[in-house]
Amino acid sequence: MFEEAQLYSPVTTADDGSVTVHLGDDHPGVNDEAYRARRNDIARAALTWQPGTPLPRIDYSDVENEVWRTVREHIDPLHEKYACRAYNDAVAALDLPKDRVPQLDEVTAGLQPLTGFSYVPAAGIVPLEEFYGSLEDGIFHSTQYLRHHAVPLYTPEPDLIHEVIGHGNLLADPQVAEVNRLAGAAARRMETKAGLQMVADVFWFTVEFGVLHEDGELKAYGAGILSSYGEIEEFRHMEIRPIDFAAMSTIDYDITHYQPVLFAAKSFAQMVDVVGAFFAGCDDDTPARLGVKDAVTN
Ligand code: TIH
Ligand code: FE2
Repeated sequence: MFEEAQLYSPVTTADDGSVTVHLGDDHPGVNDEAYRARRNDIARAALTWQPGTPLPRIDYSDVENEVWRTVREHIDPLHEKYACRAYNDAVAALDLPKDRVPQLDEVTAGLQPLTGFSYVPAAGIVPLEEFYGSLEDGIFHSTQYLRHHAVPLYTPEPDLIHEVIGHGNLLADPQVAEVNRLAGAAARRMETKAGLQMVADVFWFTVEFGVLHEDGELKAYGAGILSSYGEIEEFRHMEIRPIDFAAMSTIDYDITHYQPVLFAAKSFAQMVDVVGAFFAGCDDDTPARLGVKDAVTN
């Protein structure tokens, strides 16, 4: 279990309408005035956007485009080696730009004909039930800012690179898109906190940090591994367990470091079957059945 709020920098709006993103003391951009101003501007664009109107376009700077280029330069060859086949096929199908940051409306335009998913802007944390629940409708809440240019290889705070290079490419695969929709439906079904948290925890160890066996090798299908060229180099050396929903729902994890325990599916097909079936079948009684400690009291 984890507190998802820690993942994202808090965003506040003052009475005069000014928007502030509060970066933690250890955030690489905390002393960079230009970066902080940029984060505030991008958060304001998300907060003022009204559903049903065109998605906000951000005029990305040379520095931001350079971060995107750097990440792709490092990570594209690593995907060839360490990402599962379905992911690499999806990258080719979605065909996002390599040399500049894509806009959310471009990601949506690419996903629509493939799987019907669309991207909408998020300033920061979106409430769990809203974030997961809207996946059922094929809607993905995405941040639009980029990680600080000093640390492109990994960020504990999800950014556009994670949302698009990780999730966006995966959501171009119809089977992965369906697993995400089933997770969304599961989240909406839950009436207890423990039920919703279980969906979030299983999502974490599958959609975010899942690995699988393919052609005798361990490959990644989790968006969090696939968007970090630091973590993608390391995941094969972690403790690898078979898929175990009870363990996923009960072990503690730290979101700010590379994940030391990962769960491996026997194949891509088994991942789709087993993870899809879990999300399709779980309900508010499942946490207690899996041995989640505080399941009954929540
Ligand atoms: N650590 C990922 C990255 O560097 O791209 C981002 C995150 C994935 C999941 C939570 S944060
Ligand atoms: Fe994510």
